[in-house]
Amino acid sequence: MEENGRVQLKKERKGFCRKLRDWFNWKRRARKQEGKNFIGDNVPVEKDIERVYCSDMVEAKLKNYSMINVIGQGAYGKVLLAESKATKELYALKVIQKNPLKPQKTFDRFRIEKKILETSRNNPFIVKFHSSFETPSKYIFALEYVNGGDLRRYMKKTGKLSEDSVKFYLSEIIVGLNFLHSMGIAHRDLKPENVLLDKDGHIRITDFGLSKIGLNGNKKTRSLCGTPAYLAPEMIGCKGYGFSVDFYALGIIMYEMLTGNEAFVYAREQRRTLCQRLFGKRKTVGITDISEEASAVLKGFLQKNPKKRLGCHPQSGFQQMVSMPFFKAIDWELLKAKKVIPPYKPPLSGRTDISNFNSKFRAQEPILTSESK
Ligand code: ISQ
Repeated sequence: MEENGRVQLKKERKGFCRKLRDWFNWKRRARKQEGKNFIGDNVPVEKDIERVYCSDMVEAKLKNYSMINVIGQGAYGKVLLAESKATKELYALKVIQKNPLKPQKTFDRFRIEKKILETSRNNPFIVKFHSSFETPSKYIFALEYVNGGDLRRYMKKTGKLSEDSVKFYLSEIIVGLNFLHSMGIAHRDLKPENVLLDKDGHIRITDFGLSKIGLNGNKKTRSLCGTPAYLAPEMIGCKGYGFSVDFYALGIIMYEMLTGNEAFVYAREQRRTLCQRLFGKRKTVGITDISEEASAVLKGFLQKNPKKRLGCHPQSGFQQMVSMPFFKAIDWELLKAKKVIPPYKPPLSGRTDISNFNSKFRAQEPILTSESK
């Protein structure tokens, strides 16, 4: 038995490594054809903005804020709650650490994120951009402070959500996504941690650090990026993909909301490495206690073939989603105007109450100078 298990594992490992090697070789060839080196995702952006750096100005910008608390952390850096000294307004400062080995790449990613935030300023379901600046070691976004925590934390607290709650959150996310897609933007890292709740319980999509711009028409991209559990099959299969990856991720979020569990179960040994989680076989646990209407939407989003996936048709995708029986009760005009009452109002004791954010971030010192790490 034990021996069989080992043989099986060896075989699987060989399979994973072959797939990973194929992927690297394919990527190297593709980049050679494009005349680029194989160093990550060299996103082309217009290089027309002059990079002016003035240390006095930087200090003035940082000095404009009093740091209150750390409220988030990611691969990019951290998010701090800060108060503007002049207006007493609260902001979430997203601090992105510059990578000294790849300065152009960090700058390009910052420019793209800024462009997306500026483009989305008027959408009610996307986090609002206030300003941005840089220090010698960081790029900083001042964003609206969304104080209700994120959907992950809410789901952890509540367990599985009612179908009405799932319907509400999905509908607001769909409106936000539809806007991004109509502007040629794919989010590429949609997950409950990147869906914030405001003081009334309405959602805000955040974190465009991995997003792709310029996906107009049938344009496709190929980079493998995002969070393993939410990656669509066409991204893992290196087939070239567009907005469809966001709807697959939305399907995974829907599954998690309906069940209170992760969508994929990995064998013990599979959990260890990213490679195994990406290329290994993924198993889902079927759900039995949901309505037919919810099941149809879930199956629609989790379609492996992006051409058949719910929401993915370039022209009729949105209409297709809103006409699903599951969404029959939603008045989309009221929803877009944020007039549908959210199912949950985050508890808040005051304007600087940060109890809706993870305590492991809150414990950190909120220090930010132009040079500190
Ligand atoms: C706004 N408010 C709270 C938390 C945040 C995290 C990331 C980006 C923006 C945010």
